Parts: sequence; structure tokens; C-alpha cells
Amino acid sequence: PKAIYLKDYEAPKFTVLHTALTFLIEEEATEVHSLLSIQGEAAGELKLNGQALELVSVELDGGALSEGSDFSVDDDFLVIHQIPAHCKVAIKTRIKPQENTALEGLYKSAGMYCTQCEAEGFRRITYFLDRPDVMSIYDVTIIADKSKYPVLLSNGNLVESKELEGGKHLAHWHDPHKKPCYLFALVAGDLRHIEDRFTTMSGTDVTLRIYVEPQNIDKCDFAMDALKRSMKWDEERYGREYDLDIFNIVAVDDFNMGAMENKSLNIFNSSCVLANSATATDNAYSRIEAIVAHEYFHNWSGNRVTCRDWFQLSLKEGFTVFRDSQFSSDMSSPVVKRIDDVNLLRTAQFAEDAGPMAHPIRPASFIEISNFYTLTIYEKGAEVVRMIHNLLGEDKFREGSDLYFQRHDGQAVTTEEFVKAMEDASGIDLTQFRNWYHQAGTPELSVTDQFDETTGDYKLFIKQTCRPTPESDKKEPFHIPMALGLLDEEGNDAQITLKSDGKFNQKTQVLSITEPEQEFIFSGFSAKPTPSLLRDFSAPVKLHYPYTREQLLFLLAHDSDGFNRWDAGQTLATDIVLELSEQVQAGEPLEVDDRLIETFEKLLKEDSSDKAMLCKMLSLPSLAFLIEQSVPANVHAIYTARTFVRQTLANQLHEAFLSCYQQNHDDEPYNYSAEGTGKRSLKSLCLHYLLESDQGDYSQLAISQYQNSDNLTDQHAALSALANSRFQVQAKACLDEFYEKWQHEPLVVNLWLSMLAGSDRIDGVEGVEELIAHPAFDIKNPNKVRSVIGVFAGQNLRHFHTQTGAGYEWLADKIILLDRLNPQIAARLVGPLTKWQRIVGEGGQKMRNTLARIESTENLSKDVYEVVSKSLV
Ligand code: B3K
Ligand code: ZN
Repeated sequence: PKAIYLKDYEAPKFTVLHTALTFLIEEEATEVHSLLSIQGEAAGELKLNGQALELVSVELDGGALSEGSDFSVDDDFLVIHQIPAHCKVAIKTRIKPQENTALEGLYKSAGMYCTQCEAEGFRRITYFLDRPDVMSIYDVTIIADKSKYPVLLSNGNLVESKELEGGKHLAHWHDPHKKPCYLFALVAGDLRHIEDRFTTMSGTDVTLRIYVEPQNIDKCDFAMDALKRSMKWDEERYGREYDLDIFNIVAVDDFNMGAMENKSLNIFNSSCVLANSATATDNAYSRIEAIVAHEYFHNWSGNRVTCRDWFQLSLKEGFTVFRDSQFSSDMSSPVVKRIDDVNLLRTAQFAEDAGPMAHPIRPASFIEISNFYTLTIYEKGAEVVRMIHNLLGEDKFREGSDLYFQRHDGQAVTTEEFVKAMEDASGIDLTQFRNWYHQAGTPELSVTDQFDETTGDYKLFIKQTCRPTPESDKKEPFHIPMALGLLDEEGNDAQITLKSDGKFNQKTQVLSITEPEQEFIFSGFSAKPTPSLLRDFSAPVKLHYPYTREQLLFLLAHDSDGFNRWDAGQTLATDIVLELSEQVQAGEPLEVDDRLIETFEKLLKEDSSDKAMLCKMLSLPSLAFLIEQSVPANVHAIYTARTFVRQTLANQLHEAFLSCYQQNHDDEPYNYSAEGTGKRSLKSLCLHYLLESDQGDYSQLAISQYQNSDNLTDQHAALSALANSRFQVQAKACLDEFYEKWQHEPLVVNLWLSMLAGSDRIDGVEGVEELIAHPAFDIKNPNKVRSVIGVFAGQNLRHFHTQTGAGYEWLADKIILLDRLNPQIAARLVGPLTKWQRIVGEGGQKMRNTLARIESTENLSKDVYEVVSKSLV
């Protein structure tokens, strides 16, 4: 497989002004007739993409063309040797959606036909200029059996629908907005829907519908509500109004990703849309809210203004993730949302950026674009937009976004156009800032300080570095906005006055770090302040400052920045666990620093109103995060140390955990709200600690929560606490009963599978293999693959990294098997193995050997080949 490069980009020689598609859906095959109105500057060769298609016929301006003399066709292209500058090309192809297990293009999921075209799935439907800078107006006609497929949907407006002979019917959809083919969508199935309305700010009445399989009709209300809130929010915050009379969402069970923003016909993984209190947890609700918003926001950031080429993916994804994070933040607790986002970024994106697949948010090359729907493109991309927001301020940022949408409406553009609009609207120079777009790697800031008692000057020395990544060894310095607070001896924010520039005079000051080394002098201190660095995580960087444990405790108690208060606790706990892990390796006796226990005790007894925040404060850094902080990592030593800290806290503070549990346990009926979610998360955390304590048997507490609660969040919390505890007999009884009860609800079954696959008590590889053999598992369904294989290899790190290497070999077998069915999902599963360089000693070497075995497999997909071969370099 060959890489393609951004530097080779060329504008298309032809475009497609209008695309008329007819789908004749039959059980054994679907015929696709396309009529393309083509326009170019001059006559020439027309090279269309196509994959896994059976070509039936080609016509040019009404005349049949012959293979060989007029056109040639191979596995990837249909080339018509010569066409005039303006012409009509008609192509007929035949496809077999029912055999399509890759879930790209047109495929069948649980009896319904649906599509997924981003990034390059449209070429599996018909021959086309499958690139986002070719934008076309679509007319789509669908013909299918009426009894089996009563609902026929595509983008835009329904302009005709009628009965045909032979029990068939027809629907004709017209989309007035030109769009790239990756936004095309079609659905045919036996579906029910709920309907609502939204009146836009200029008074247009929009019909909103959510289509689902009949048994799911009672799980659509929350997504509908989230959709209406998103529409309103985008008007208020960004001035963006919806632009058609109808907006449809369809839920499907088999889906590679979360959801897809097809113009006016969003298609969703059912896990990202279906919810009621019995079948969805609080986590699922908040995910649904965020994803509904995300896909809706794409209507402007992605659809109206789209990407010129796939190297620009972060143009739409980074900006849209930033927008959905603002939305979620407005809907709940901003600090907690920030903590969740930063946790994901620091745990998983930083690892990606330090690994063999590291790439800039605007990559320079790729082999398979599906591999680049990454945390870097999405989450780091959003952080980069967030930094622009912080540098410009809310008002100028809004002017920049208005300018961007107005300037580029209907165009396919690059990240440069986005930055330029921000620059033009604000007058702020972002020249150096652009380095974030083409340099990979996580910058590191090393900060030291000095206080001069005689002058009252406080100096900060800041050094920035960035390790080499595959695309470049040497990095130009980044423009890093660093938000800083300085706490006085009482813990209050001191006025920050920069000695050279009196105008800085605020409690949080954003410093622009632009040089490899920089010094800042602040004046007017009577004692050395405590620095609160990188407030609200103002830049996606690693920060090093030699904090003492005393200083961290001081920040934890006093910092006015909620994020940094939490982060001080995390840094303290990380320091403690990693020190203990050294002692584990040295065979020394273990003891937990009393100050951590005292802090937890104080937090538990504090009458905090923000329960969600308290839960975050009482959560130890995850094993995955700790492994990232200690490279090369000894997984088992870190696991042992972390477990020891948890158990010590559980033993010493079980009474405090119990009373906190009781205070937050009530009989109020379930209601998804920020407050309710916070309470339930805190209660669940306490329950987990209690079941780890050997100072008492709290299993009955979990069993009774499982049996008596009216919602899945509490039931799941109780079950997972039991599953991870020493009470395995009770756990098994409850988990079996739970499965019996919910075996016909796929989303609940997935949760059950992931609880078992992620359990600390699982019987290693044999245990997870039993799940694979369970009737509830289906390797063709990506959600099930994620719930079992993804969770075991990606989250159950203790068992995955078993010393024999059996976990790695097991994963490799699954990847090889899955690669034949669904290369995109198979390639995702390689992720855990790519981190081999971060695992100490023999373990890392075994991971590498496993990768080599995968690489030597015959007929690997491009997807898996790219990840494996890059990881072995
Ligand atoms: N744009 C889609 C991603 C589809 C990728 C398929 N390989 C989802 C989203 O980011 O909204
Ligand atoms: Zn997106």
C-alpha cells in the first residue's frame, strides 16, 4: 500500500454539477443508476473512484461506451479516456449490501439498508469523483419492496412518493444544498419515528424526526430534546440557523463510529441515540447529548463549509468538538466537563502523540484515511481551537467564526482559511501559532522559579521542548498560552504585575510562551507565592514544575481555579502511587503518605454542594494515566501500588465513605440532571471503595442498590462494584440475573459484556474468550467488539499485560480474524499493541513480536497494514 501526500494535492479537473441516483433495492443485489452532469475547463480523461463494484454499463451523452476502447476499469478506478468539457455520464453498477461487513458504503443492519460514506465509502456505491472538494446537487430515487422497507429516506426534501406495481414503492428526494459525496445518505427499512418541531430564529418551521426500529420507540425522547437544545444553542452562541425544513436522525445497530452528520439525515450508532432510565446510564445520556449536538453543529462546521481534502479533517472535527464541548459545558458543570476532556487528552491523546502513529492535527500523509479519525484530529484539534478562543477572547472569536462562515459558505477549504479568518477578524497575529497545525508531539514546559526577598521580585523561567515525532525531529517553538495565577500565603490570588509591563493586572494572567526559553519577572511580593500554572489547562502540554507535596496540598485547598485544584490532587496522588510502585519493585514494605488519607477524609466530610466535582477529587488517577506518567512502565508494579492505595483509603476511611454514600442515596425517582448525575457518581465511587475495604462486608449494600434502584446508572454501579470485588459469588448471581432480564436489549447487553471484560476479577484470557463464545457476542457488530475486545485490551490493562504475553497473542488472533470482515474496526484494535515501547522489558518486546506476526499475515487490509507497519519502525 502507498501513502498519499498533502503536497501532491491538485484541484479536480472536472466537477459534478448535478448527481441523479436511482437505487433499485432487491434482496439479492441493489442496482445503482447514476447520471452525472459533469463540467470541466477542457476536454480530457475522467478518472472516477470505485471499489467492490460490479460495473453494468457506461454511457456518455446518451451513447454506450465500450470497455477497452472508451474506458478501462480496475479495482480502484473507472477511467473514461476522453470526455468533453460539458457532458453527461450515466453509469450502472450492482452491489451487494447484505454481504457488506465493512459497514462502509451501502450495507444492511438488522434488516434495514443504510449508508456510511465518510471518508471514502461513496466509491463503494457507484463510480464517482469521491473527494470532498467535488460538490454536487443530488436527486435520489429509491425503489424497494413496500412491506419490507416502508420507510425510504435520503438527504434534503421529499419531492415525490408513490406506489409501484409488484408491491414496490418509490421515493424521490432532492437536496437543494450542494454537498460532497461523503455527506450522501440513504436509509430503507421498517422503522417507526417520533416527531417534533423547531422554529428557527428567522421563523422557519422545521420538522424533526428520529427513526428507530419499532422496539426502540420509547427511547427517543432524550435525543430529541438534546437536538432542540442544540439548535437553539447554535443560534444563540454562534448565530447559526438550520437551513432546511426537515431534519432526520436514524438509529442503527451496526455502525463503525458514533454517528454521521449526513446533510439533514444524520445516521447514528444506536448507542449514541437511544436512552431511557432503564436502558441507559448517566454516562450514556451525556454521550448522547454531546453527539447529537456534535452532528447537528456539523451542519455549519463541516457541511456548509467543508474540507478541501482529508488532510484538513481537523478543520471540521476539531472545531466541531470544540463547539460540542462548549455546549456540554453550558448544559452541566464546566469544571467537571473540562476535567473529563483533559483526562481523555492526557491519558489517550498524549500517548498517541508519543507513539509511532503520532501525526499533526493536519497530517502531511496517510495510507488509509480511516486511521486518521483519531484523538489527535478530534481532541487535540479542539484544544487548538480552544487556544485560539483563549487568545482572541469570546467576542473576537465569534467575529472570527462569523467571518469564516460568511467567507467560505458553500466552499471546501483548508485549516489555513480558518486561522486566517480568526486572524483577520481579530487583528491578532497567529503566524507562530500555526506551528500547532503541522507539528506533531506534545510540547513540554519545564518551569522553575526564584524569589528575591530584597526586591520582592518573583521570577519564572520557562523552557519549552518537544520530542521528535515521525514527521520531524526538530520542532519550531510553539505559541503556548499559559494561564497563570500566583497564590499568596493565605491562598488568595495575588495581583499579577509583570515588571516590564505594568498593564498586566489581573488574577489570572495568560502568558504567551513563544521562545524556547523565556523569563517573566513579577513584582510586588512580600513572600514567595505559590504558582498555579496552566489554569483550566490553557494549552495541551505537559507541565513540569518541582512542586513539593506541601505546595500541592496548599493548591488543592485554596486554588481559585477549580481545574487546578483537582489537578493538584491528581499530581499528589500520582507522585504517591509512582513512588510506591518503585517500592513494589524493590520489594520494600508499602505505606501510604498520611497526607493523602487526611485530604480524602477532609474532602469526604466537607459538605460540598458540587457532588460531581467531589467525585472527581476523590478519584485516583487511572492505571492508564499512571502508565503514561512512567515510561517505560511496569504495569504490574503500578497496578499493585495503585490497588494498595485504594485499599488503604478504603480501610482507613470506610466509615466516612459509608456516611457519604448514605447522604447521597435517596429514593427520589430517576431524572437525568447535572445534580442527579453528580450525586450518583459520588455514591458509586463510595460504593466501590466500600467493597474494597476489608474492614467490613458491604456486599449487601451493593446488592440492595442493584435490586432496589429504578435506574440503570445505579444498577450498573452496584454490579460493577460487585464484579470487581472479592464477593464473586454474589457478583455472579446478580450478573446472571441481570443478563437474563436484559438479554433482548442489545445496549444493556453491551454494558454487561463490558463490565465482565473490564473486571479486575476476570479469569484472564480464558475469561474473555468465554465472552467471545457467549451467544450475546457477535464479531460483526462493532459495539460488541468494542465492549469485549476493546475493553479487555484497552482498559483491563492488568490482565491484558499478563506476563506470559497471552493477552497480546489473543488480541492478534482477533485482529487477524476481524480484518477479513471489517478492516476499520480491526485497525482500531491494534492501538493497545502500538504502545510497546512504553512497556518495560520483556513485555514490550513480546508486544513487538506480536505486531510482527500480524504484519506477516497474508492479505492484510491497508488499514491494519498502516498501523502495524508504522508501529514496527
Ligand atoms: N464525521 C463522522 C466520522 C465518520 C468517520 C468514518 N470513518 C463522525 C463525526 O465526527 O461526527
Ligand atoms: Zn465530527
